[in-house]
Amino acid sequence: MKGGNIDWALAPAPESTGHIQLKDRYELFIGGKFVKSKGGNYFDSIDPSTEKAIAQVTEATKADVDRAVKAARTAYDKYWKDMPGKERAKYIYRIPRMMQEKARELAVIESMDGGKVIRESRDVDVPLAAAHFFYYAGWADKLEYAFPNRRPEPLGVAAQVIPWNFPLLMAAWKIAPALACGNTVVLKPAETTSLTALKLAEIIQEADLPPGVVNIITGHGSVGAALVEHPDVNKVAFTGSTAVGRHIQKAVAGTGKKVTLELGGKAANIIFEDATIDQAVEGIVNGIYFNQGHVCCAGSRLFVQESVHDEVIRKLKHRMDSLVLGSPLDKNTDIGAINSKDQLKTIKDYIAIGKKEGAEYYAPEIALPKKGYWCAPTLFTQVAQSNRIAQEEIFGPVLATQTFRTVSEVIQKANNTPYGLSAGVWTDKGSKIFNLTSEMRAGVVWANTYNKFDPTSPFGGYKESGFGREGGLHGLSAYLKV
Ligand code: TAP
Repeated sequence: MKGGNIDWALAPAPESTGHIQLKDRYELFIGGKFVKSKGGNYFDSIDPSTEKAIAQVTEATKADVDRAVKAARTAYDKYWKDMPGKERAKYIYRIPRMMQEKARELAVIESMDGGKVIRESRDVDVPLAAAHFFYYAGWADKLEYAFPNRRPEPLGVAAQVIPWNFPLLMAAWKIAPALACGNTVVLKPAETTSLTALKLAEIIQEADLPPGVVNIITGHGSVGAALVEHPDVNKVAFTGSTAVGRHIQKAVAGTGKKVTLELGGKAANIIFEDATIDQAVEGIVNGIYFNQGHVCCAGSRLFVQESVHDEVIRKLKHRMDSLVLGSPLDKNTDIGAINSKDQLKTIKDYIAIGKKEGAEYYAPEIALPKKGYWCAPTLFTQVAQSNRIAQEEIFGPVLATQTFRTVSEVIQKANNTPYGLSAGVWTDKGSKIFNLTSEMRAGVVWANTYNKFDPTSPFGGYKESGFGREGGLHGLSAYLKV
């Protein structure tokens, strides 16, 4: 009891780290073995909630990139491209089965390395990553049914570069369809979150995949650049920022490499007056505060119909006040750590910009831990369409709210963005949903829900959100000549 009132503070519920196996130092995974880099340079992978180094990771050199591509080429010619689909499938199926066996370990390492809360890595990242491998393993011997009257053929060696917000899941999105289609891969994870990709390399080694079918090399952006620019890769699959995507597009122009770019977003989450407001408020919270807003499809622009604006904002603030910020490994935590010091600075800069632009700022009064990188869930109201916080991707827990009166007005406002990755709509009327989904220039539109993913469903963007689709049948065609 506190001052006559019950103190509802939650008792700590930390997930144990006793069962995880992390090496002090990770080498590069090339040709089925962990091998030392010729350069001999390493960097620390930091737990962003404690700022402590949890392992060292190799900085690959250009020569290492070349070694990895050569290993992938040899594996492609020697084992993989001519292996019958049903045999390839057997190897691919082994990977998610072993991921499931090691699910707790993978989830804990994902949370330690990236700052995301254990409930999310345990219930979303790891199971979805396994589901992608299962789904695409199922296609490996059925490609001619996926593309009737065609003779689908693999492309060759795929260069794959991924970001830090869903490290294991993005690795699965990339590797699973590539292998199912008969390609071999070289993957570079983001510098701040390489550890689960390296744990995946251990699984792939244990699953006894032919050496060189999957190669995982680590390092900074220059390693990604050397990989996508390597003359012997046939396919470039990139997920990351629009700025780097542009650079890659220029670098591969005229080379004949097949490219998919999954880039940034600034999604509209639209609440109509006839929506179930309490559910919509949960959808807003999930849309922007899930994974600290480090989500390409985050519902970072909220459009609320004017008649329910005050009610929605009142309920949203109330809900924000109840969010638990703290250790990512605590099962009660809703908001974990910001992935890196640099990203925290970017987010803080945008919050300052929002205040300066005249928007109304709100954040619950949460005591932030002293160590680590933290940002309280943030809400801006009275935002103008031209404000930078409404136009630019912040990639943090910052929501920019605007109002609207009519359907045509909100469609116009929602589409007024350089991005086109995703959107959400909350209404009781099916007709409104169908109208909006056909008018919105967004790759995915969720209706009365948000952030729902399934391996059978394609995902990808329009405009500056990139091109190409991952997931479902569409995800196969990105890795085939048909
Ligand atoms: P980026 O800075 O673009 O980095 C993505 C990856 O590219 C990292 O592995 C990075 O290495 C590497 N890289 C950096 N410069 C490169 C270059 N010149 N050539 C080749 N590779 C290079 O993005 P991020 O900050 O990690 O991720 C956040 C962005 O990803 C957001 O914009 C988000 O919207 C987007 N994203 C999109 C999607 C989809 S599906 N559309 C999904 C998740 C995230 P380093 O880590 O060493 O810099």
